[in-house]
Amino acid sequence: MDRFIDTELARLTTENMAEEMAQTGTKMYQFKGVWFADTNVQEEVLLRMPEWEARSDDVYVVSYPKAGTTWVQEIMFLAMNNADVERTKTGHTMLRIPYMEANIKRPNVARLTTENMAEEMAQTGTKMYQFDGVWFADTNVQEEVLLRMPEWEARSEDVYIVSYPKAGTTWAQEIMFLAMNNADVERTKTGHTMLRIPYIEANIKKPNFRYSSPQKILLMLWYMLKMMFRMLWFCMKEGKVPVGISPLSMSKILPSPRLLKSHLPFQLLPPDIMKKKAKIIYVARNPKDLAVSFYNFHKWMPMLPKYSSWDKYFDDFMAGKLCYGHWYEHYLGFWNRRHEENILFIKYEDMKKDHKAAVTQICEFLGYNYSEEMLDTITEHSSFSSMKKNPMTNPDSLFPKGKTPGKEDISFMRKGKVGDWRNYFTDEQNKALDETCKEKLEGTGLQFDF
Ligand code: PPS
Repeated sequence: MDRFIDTELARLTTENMAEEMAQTGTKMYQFKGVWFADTNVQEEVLLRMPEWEARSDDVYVVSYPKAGTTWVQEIMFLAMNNADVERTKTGHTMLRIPYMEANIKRPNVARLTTENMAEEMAQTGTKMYQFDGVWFADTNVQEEVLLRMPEWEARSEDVYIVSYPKAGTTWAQEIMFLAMNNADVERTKTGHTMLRIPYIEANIKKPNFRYSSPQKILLMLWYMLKMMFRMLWFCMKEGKVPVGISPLSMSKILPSPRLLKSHLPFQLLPPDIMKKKAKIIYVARNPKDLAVSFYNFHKWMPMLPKYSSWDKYFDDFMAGKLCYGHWYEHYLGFWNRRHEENILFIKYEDMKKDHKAAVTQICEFLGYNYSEEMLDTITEHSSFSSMKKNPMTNPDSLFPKGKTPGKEDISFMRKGKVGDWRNYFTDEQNKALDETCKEKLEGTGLQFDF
């Protein structure tokens, strides 16, 4: 019963659960005449209870809530474990003794589990909030994660892809992954790009993975198995049990050199990254195409606020009231540090103009001197058409069609062009953004091809 396995994982990984549960509206419903809270026990789980396979050596603690369950289960655990108190330290009682029918909502599993994400996200009201003057969507980046970013331990061998959303992150990160993996395309098949390259500050709610082919399921299982071994190794080494696979704990499990993604502006990026001089590749894109791409992404991504029109969205774009704030503040935070030895600042338009030159530049910056043939392999694998048709690089495969209301036929890998803004901007909007560019970028040396 995969559902129960999911539940188990969910339970192993929930840092901010209590708070989130508190924010969630709970619906009471009746099943066979008995009342349940949908946030605790869901109907589909009750319907599948007859499928539960018991074993003759199972032991169950059964009770009406608050009758003394936790007390009795602890006695039972010790009874079944030779009265060895040390074994109780392997995990919290709620983790050691699975609560079989509970399928708590809002598991905060950094995107490895749970069904129905798209659907549920769509039902979830997204709240925008400001952190240090920068806007965020609470369904995407939670305040408690931002508050803990200073705890992030960077390593000097780390490599970060950093960008304002929609600037070409996924493209650049795929090139970087191949650069760091000897141009071995086979290695990209170990998992979706969004899994291979953890997005450090995202604490995505309700992830959804539906795998349509046995091959993908096997790859995913292989990836999870590897993660479990790493976690086990981490637990043994550290003598600790991670109670939440938050990005922070993930960071400790991953082997070096780690390739990680962030959309955080410079001032919110974990300071340890610069202190350790970990490499950062920052990608920027002309703000007009950026705006259009982000607009379409708001339709595509269920967790982001929905806009009834381009014009309404454009106002928020101009006001910096989108997740990650003002594009120019974000860009300048890195542009002004582009001469630091650990930072490479690249532009989407330059990557489009000469893809192979960009691949070469990225490889060289990361310290790899590859043959023409290897550079060609990376260029070919990271072309727009290859990435669009590859389910391991096209994020569409993570959000199946028809599951995301409003997504309709929009693809994450939408057009991948320079100049699509002409199909959206009115003359007035064009003028307004030109003025912003002039006001904010003049004298900085930062310019774009439109
Ligand atoms: S995200 O969600 O912030 O990570 O998005 P991001 O990857 O930064 O940006 C998505 C846009 O990049 C385009 N893209 C590419 N363009 C050219 N070549 C390749 N290989 C490529 N891969 C992704 C993608 O299509 C989005 O741009 P638009 O303009 O919406 O098509």
